[in-house]
Amino acid sequence: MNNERRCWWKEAVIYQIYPRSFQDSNGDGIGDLPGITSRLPYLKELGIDVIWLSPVYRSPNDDNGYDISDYRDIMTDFGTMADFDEMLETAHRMGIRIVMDLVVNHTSDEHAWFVESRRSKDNPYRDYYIWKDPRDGREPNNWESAFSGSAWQFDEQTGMYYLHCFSRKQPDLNWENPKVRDEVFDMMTWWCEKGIDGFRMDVISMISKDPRFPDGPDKDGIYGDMSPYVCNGPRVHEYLREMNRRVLSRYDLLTVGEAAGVTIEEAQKYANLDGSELGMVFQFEHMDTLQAQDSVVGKWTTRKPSMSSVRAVLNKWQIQLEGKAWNSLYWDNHDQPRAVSRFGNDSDSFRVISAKMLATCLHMMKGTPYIYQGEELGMTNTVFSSIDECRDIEELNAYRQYVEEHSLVSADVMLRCINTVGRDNARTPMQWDDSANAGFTTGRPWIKVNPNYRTVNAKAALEDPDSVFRYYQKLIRLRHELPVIVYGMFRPLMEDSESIYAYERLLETQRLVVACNWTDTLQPCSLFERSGGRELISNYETHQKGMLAPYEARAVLYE
Ligand code: TEU
Ligand code: CA
Repeated sequence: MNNERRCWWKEAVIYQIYPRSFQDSNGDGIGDLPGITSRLPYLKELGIDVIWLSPVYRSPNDDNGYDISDYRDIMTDFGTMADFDEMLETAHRMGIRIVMDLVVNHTSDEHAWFVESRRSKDNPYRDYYIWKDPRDGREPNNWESAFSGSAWQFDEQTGMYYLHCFSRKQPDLNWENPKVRDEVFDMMTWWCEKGIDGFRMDVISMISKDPRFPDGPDKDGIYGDMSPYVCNGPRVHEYLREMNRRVLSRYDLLTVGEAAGVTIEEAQKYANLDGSELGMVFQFEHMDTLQAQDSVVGKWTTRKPSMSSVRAVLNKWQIQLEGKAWNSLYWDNHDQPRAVSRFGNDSDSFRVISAKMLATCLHMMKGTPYIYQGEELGMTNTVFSSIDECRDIEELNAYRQYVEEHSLVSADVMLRCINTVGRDNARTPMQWDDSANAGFTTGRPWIKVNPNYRTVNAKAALEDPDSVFRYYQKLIRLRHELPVIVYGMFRPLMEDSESIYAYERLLETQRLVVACNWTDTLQPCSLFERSGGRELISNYETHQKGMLAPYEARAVLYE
């Protein structure tokens, strides 16, 4: 039952940095690499083992670096390769590893390969991308891009369409072409030789498309859904096994595949314990528990998911990957609203306590936990009072399509949706202190700062022994100290409760019991009645017998 091979990335806690919003060092309002280097002591203090760096490669920034024009160079806004090397070296000296974002489902349309590819039908780079003839004078099929509009862009030069699952400035690479795979694997090797410690692979589940390119089921009355034909496609495992053979297996890396649309059965292949593909995947099911009827259109909604729907998903993943594959654990990243606003309670009275509860709930589960910058401060969603304050291409395009072009949704409702689930919520600047712009920049920040920075900031958190930061620090320390938290088998408890998320972890004679109250009221819970347990962590100092206080979380170890 507990037969996992032990290794560092199963025992590690990862911290994700979105460089654009982390720390500006030169007053241009944009976070950068020297800014990150200057904040490494803060991360050391938190105690994390690994940084996952969102893309820092050269990019025209149509999608904030997820559109790469040169994989072997650094984005001008972020600094130089010398700045990168210094950051890597400083991090390594401090015992912190660095995992790069690998974005190889697509490149920027400004990448040299695409500039060549679009020139002519017989250009040697033509087959690096996915080109199709028009169908009846229109797009080759009805697929909608993830950022609204058709997934196909007509190119005058040769009278054909190219596929872009994301923005039209993110043409999809053609992985069927062995030359593309050679290029990608060479580039990965180049970074490994530089000494990086792993890859987070952007939408890696989308690199193999159904070669028939069929129409998708109707999505929003305008376009069809491409996901059945682009996610977990026919050759994806073959490609990853090749990547593993040719690159990954030659180094000691953390690898995590972002796997939109992944099922448990698929994840068992991607993250197989035999190590033939990846270390783990990011699944999305617990991010997408709201049903179609709860949404306004597509992903856009103003509702909050219920604890029981989230729990059902996470428990299923915990149980069904046991002994088969390794889990990743996350509430937050740069594509999601802030966890405390989405799953907890960001009001003044409950923000801190519910942020700690969510942290306990996730960090005591089995898998490798990821913390997204600011999560350790309990940073919240912000309020965008007009679309002019938004920066994210997904938000801007959806607003244009649904509000302006098709009048499917009112401006007011769309803005409320953006404030609830929009990606910009995660991208407001890191809140370092209570000085102007939260200490993020001395200039004009590229996106607005959350006005609550005067109370919610790192400086205040470091001074307060009861802060969310200190609580995360303790959770990380516990994981490093106790193998039961890393390797113990997961078993759900109180599965009928609508308010309490509880489970136990079992390793040899040890039993770790975890219970989290997801509501703002007192709830009965008799899991801790047995004597002799050692309380590892709780967000309350004292407990009421047989009860959990509002948002109370407890983890007790019985030997
Ligand atoms: O995200 C892909 C993905 O599947 C989603 O989370 C996506 O962001 C979508 O907006 C959800 O509504 C990855 C990156 O994490 C994201 O930042 C990039 O924009 C995208 O790929 C394209 O590279
Ligand atoms: Ca800067």
